[in-house]
Amino acid sequence: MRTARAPFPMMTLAVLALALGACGGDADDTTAIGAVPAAVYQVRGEVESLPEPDRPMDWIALRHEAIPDFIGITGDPDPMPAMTMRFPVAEGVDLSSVSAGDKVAFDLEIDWAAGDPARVLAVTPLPAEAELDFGGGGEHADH
Ligand SMILES: [Cu+2]
Repeated sequence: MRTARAPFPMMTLAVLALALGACGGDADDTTAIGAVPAAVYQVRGEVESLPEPDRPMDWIALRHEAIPDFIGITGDPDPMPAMTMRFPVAEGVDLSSVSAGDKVAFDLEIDWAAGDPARVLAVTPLPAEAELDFGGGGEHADH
């Protein structure tokens, strides 16, 4: 029996929900979606992989520093530790000046009312000697 393929946006949403779930939030699903205003976080990290050029919907993978002021879907502070995550990139963002392995600063928009809550709005290269803090007691632990 063949089943219809799930539409791509639904798939990305499910993946994102998993990714954000991994960020330590116990999402309280009783909170009204849309009650929490969108926020943009300035985050630093290292590019693990870039979207495939021939796959425009593909995501960027970044190992990011902690986001101490992160607000969760409930509207409460939900600090995000350093971790590696994948994010959709907003249309028109120029990634031509960054490569895998580069240290970058990026603007991460979280809009819990949007279909895909997280989007990267800008990516700026940092000097190679920039010191990033991925916290948690291990130097460069894999996970
Ligand atoms: Cu994260």
